[in-house]
Amino acid sequence: MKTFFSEKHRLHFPQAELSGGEFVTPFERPSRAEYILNRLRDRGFETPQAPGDVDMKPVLALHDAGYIDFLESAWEEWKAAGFRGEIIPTAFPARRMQARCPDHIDGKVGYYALACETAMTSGTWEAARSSCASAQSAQKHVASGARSAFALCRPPGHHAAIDMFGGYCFINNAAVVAQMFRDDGAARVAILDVDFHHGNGTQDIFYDRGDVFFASLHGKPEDAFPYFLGYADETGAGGGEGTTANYPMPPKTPYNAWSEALDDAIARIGKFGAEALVVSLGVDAFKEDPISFFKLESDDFTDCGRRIEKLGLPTVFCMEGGYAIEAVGINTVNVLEGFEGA
Ligand code: 7XA
Ligand code: ZN
Repeated sequence: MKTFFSEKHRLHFPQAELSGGEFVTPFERPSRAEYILNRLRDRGFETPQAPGDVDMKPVLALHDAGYIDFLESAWEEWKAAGFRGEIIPTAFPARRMQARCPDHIDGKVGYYALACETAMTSGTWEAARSSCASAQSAQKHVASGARSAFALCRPPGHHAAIDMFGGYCFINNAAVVAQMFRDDGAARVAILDVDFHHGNGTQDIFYDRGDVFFASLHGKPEDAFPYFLGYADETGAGGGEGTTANYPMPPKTPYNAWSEALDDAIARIGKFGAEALVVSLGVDAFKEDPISFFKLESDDFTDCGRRIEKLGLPTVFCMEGGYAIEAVGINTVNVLEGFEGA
């Protein structure tokens, strides 16, 4: 399997994440990529290929233009306002307030944010573009005939909604890949999100579309970030009714229960008639993940890859979360090796 990766991910490294009332070093940090790269190398994968330039057309087909303008200019506006720290949202359009975008950058940040753990810095926008570019190169590789590809995306993407960033995500890489498969002529595409957290952004983008099936396995919203989406009764709307499938699961869920949900999601993707598959590949369902609560073992990720392969679809894997830093490489590559028949 070919892999795609941009060194520009390093441009995004905020010093601070607000977690449990403290500022901590962000869980989503550059060294995650190092562990994955090292494991890919140790297991004999080819050196990852650097992507070309990002193509903004499919990005703008999915994300709000004002949101993308905001991401592009936020850092300059933040500095121009005289702020000395990293961009952190602090004020939100909460219940019974106006959902109008303010002029002041401090207000704009809250308008376009879904939570406040995700800081932005001078290099965030360029890193987000390069992450999306890796996903796009992986899609092009598969669209031109390869069975599969892995995009080592950093920052990740599945929380990025039509017009909101958060959960460490800015551009929804998996959604962009799905859209590119559609633009290349696939009538139906599926996105399978195996990250511990609900892919609220992906769901938001495709909720009323009948051409893209979205399935997400995640910690139940009563107990897990992003808290306000991901219930089982969210099944799509309008032309997309029935094309969203949520599998919220409780704390301590082990692989036998998790894999039942996986099998159901896989069966539904098969029935849907998808011609291409995008996997939002987070490995934070791992038992030792510091911010999650499932109980998957490293070997379970290999089995997960095997099950996904059975769909027989052209498949692009886009990296999402996973923070048990030493195990992130092992668990990620286990999925890819399982898919390849290990
Ligand atoms: O898949 N998404 C993630 O891994 C990011 C979750 C961010 C959680 C922040 C909780 N304070
Ligand atoms: Zn996650």
